Amino acid sequence: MMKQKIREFAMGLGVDDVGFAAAADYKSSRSPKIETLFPEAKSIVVMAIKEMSHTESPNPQIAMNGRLDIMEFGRGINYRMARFIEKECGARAMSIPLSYPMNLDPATGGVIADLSLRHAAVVAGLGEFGRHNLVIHPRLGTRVLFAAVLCNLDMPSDPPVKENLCTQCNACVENCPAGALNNEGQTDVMKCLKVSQPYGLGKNIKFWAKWAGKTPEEQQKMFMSKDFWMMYQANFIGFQYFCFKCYTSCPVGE
Ligand code: B12
Repeated sequence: MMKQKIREFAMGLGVDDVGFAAAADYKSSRSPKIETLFPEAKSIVVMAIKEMSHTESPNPQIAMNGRLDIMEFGRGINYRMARFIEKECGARAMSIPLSYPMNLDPATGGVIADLSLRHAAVVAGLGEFGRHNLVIHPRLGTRVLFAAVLCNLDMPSDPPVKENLCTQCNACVENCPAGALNNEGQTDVMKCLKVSQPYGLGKNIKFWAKWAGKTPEEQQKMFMSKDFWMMYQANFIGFQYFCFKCYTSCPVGE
């Protein structure tokens, strides 16, 4: 009954699919325990949002702008879902970041989110891990993002996806310009980041370390470089992606 009410509300928000995961069924060995986020959490409402064609654009601004649109949409629906659960279902709710803020602790490499949306999506019956370590949705395929809200409503997990969705075609592995998927079951994060976020933290560290030892003239020259200008933009966008190859090369889905 409660699931139906929440499902209808989610679909009305314009998401492509919604699933439920009981907090007790969620397991992601490297992620923090759910209790550390929300001690009373009993379930996770996971929403799947189809990515549009922007990821296929050869122009990185167009590709990332489409991603920013969907991130904004994701934030909006998370807020509206949390609000619906609190106002219309008499429960307590907390939304999960689509990507960031994250605990950027050098001890964890800064790549472990507070809740793993892929692991939550799998328990919520929204898909299965593929060779690319992304979750493939049975109808939407790989090009889908997940958004989630934790709540204290006692709802059981939806039935898991049983079919093998990944065709093991290896296109994601072959098309990864970083070679980050060569070892099955793990993404080489540093290799992925170097190509997918070339103006991220790694570039910042290198830039400022180099800058410190330069003369004022050389520093001025560094400020006029493309690297610095691109870094400046990436710094306020958040995580700015320049690669979507594992995503776009996957033949599965609509
Ligand atoms: C940090 C992060 C990254 C980091 C690190 C990735 C990583 N290894 O986890 C980097 C920057 C490299 C990254 C890259 C990408 N990301 Co990212 N990322 C995240 C984020 C914010 C946190 C992930 C996390 O906590 N990982 C740590 C733990 C959970 O991972 P883990 O235990 O080591 O598990 C890994 C492996 O062991 C393996 N694995 C674990 N269990 C199992 C089980 C089976 C059967 C298999 C085969 C594999 C497997 O898969 C995991 C990934 O390597 C999530 C959002 C979120 N909150 O979940 C998005 C998220 C995972 N990213 C996403 C996307 C789309 C991407 C990119 C395509 C980038 C882009 N251009 O959009 C690439 C894909 C890279 C790839 N093929 O692996 C989507 C994935 C959607 C989907 N359909 O699955 C997410 C869920 C964001 C969202 N809101 O939807 N990402």
